[in-house]
Amino acid sequence: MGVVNVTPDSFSDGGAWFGTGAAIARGLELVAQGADIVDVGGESTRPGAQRIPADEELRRVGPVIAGLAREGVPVSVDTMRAEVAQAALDAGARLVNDVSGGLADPDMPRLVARAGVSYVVMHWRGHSHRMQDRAIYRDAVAEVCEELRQRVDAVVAEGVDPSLIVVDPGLGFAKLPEHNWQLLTHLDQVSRLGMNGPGFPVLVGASRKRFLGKLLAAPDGTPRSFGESDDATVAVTALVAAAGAWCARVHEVPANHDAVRIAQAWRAAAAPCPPEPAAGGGVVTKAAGERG
Ligand code: PMM
Repeated sequence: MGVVNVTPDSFSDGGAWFGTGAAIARGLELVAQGADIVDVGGESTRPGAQRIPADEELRRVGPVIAGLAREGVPVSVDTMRAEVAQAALDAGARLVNDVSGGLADPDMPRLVARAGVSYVVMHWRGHSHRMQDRAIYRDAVAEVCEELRQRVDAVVAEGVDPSLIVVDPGLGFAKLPEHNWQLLTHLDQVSRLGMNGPGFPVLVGASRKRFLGKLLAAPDGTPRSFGESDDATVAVTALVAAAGAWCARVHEVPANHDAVRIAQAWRAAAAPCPPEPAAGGGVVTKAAGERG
């Protein structure tokens, strides 16, 4: 999933694509580079960000979504507002990415249910201006799983089809670096929401986040800048894709696309061998002794 933030102030790429033409061109570029989905957002969720009015959010994302959808791009809308999600779906978006998991706007789950589109339910503990005060956990993985499970139950009770739900641990949203690392290394639990069963597809949004820049800080403690955290993002993408994540949400696609393809080969090679085909019925794909 490639990100297009149509905002002047997103923490990682604020201002770069703030304008309809530039944002549409960027979305098309992300697809050409290998993105399967383009996530379009008009409201910054960086820690401390203040909210903008719904009509301003819509003014930013509406024309970009319409332009990309016209070109056949699978678009998701990154919004916490049902009103914006509805307009985005009308403009051609096919997925709703709600970082509040339906908590910010009680009308959102019903709207998603009616539309019958995929719904990203992210773990969230409150709006950006105060979320880091809430980064308090005894057991981050267990608590995030439990809170996400409650959200999933709530949106399903509003009519959302469980087979269209994607869950997201919400890296950086009311999380300290140690919480992000614990969640990243327990994605199987996040997928199953701490229960037994097949689990939900998982989306991971680690791209350019502060915990990467902090980990790779210079000897004097200066954190890596957002733009200098792309290699670290690729490393996380490879690891989470190899661990079975469904989607990595990233700002720079090409190397992340490579990382996903490497992880696919990795998982395919690690999977148990298929049973030997019946005699005479198989297809020979490689000469004996040939190496891949
Ligand atoms: N992170 C941001 C915005 N939207 N959506 C999902 N599903 N998961 C995330 O982790 C996420 C998100 C903040 O990052 P940005 O401002 O760089 O886009």
